[in-house]
Amino acid sequence: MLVLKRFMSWSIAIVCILAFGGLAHAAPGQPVPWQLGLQESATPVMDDIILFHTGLLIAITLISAFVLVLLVVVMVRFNAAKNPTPSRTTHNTLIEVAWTIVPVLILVAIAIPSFRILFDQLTVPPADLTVKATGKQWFWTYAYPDNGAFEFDSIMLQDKELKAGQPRLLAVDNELVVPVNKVVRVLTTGADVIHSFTVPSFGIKIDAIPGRINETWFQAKREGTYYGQCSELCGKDHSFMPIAVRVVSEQEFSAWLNQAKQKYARDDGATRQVAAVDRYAK
Ligand SMILES: [Cu+2]
Repeated sequence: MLVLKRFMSWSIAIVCILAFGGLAHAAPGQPVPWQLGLQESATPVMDDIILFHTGLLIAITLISAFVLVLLVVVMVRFNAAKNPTPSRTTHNTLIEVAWTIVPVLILVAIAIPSFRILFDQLTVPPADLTVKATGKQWFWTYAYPDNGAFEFDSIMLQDKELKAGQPRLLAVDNELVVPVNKVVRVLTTGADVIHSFTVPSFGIKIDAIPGRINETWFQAKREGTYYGQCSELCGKDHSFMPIAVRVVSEQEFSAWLNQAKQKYARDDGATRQVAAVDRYAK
């Protein structure tokens, strides 16, 4: 019995660490070494996802513990030594109805919040800003269709280019800049193969498919830089096309926009693509 008690207390401790430990240690916008759990939320949708995840973890743990207890009871009380003449019972209508109905009710109870989050993710509220992310082998190109015709490439920084505080394999030369507390509609497409635009802190993950436009949205509640990665195996440098979103105040955003319009207007697509390919050749 002592062993069982110890096992139970260890299990509870591990579940608590899994459920809450990650949240306690997560740095905003990026993963940290030894992190457990999800990245810290920066949007209302991600708040819901974390709540749902934690609730689900508790439900799963209770169900697994219940099944474990049943198995242990069977092993202890009904083994051949303790119970040499087994019962010949084959049916019990009440139990059979219960073990069909109860799991159905549990699944329905899980499905309702799950579908609500899915609808929230894919129903774009009236947007304050639209950005377009085009996945390319192997970088992202960002455009601001309601703010002029400019677009720019966002390419991962090599180790030697990193400045203090910039995370390796996640920092880029040109971040996607958006204003805080505004609804940003994200349009995604692919230029060559299927990529996937993912930012964990925002709770968004949407495929970028050649020949079609997908859309999702986010509303970042805090300023800061939030990182994500392409999440669809898209070729040899799939792991080297990170997504960096810098959330700034409205004034900073307008200043950035004015400067970006001039800076990137001069850029022509062909030159940029050659530059991007060159980087990888080095
Ligand atoms: Cu990709």
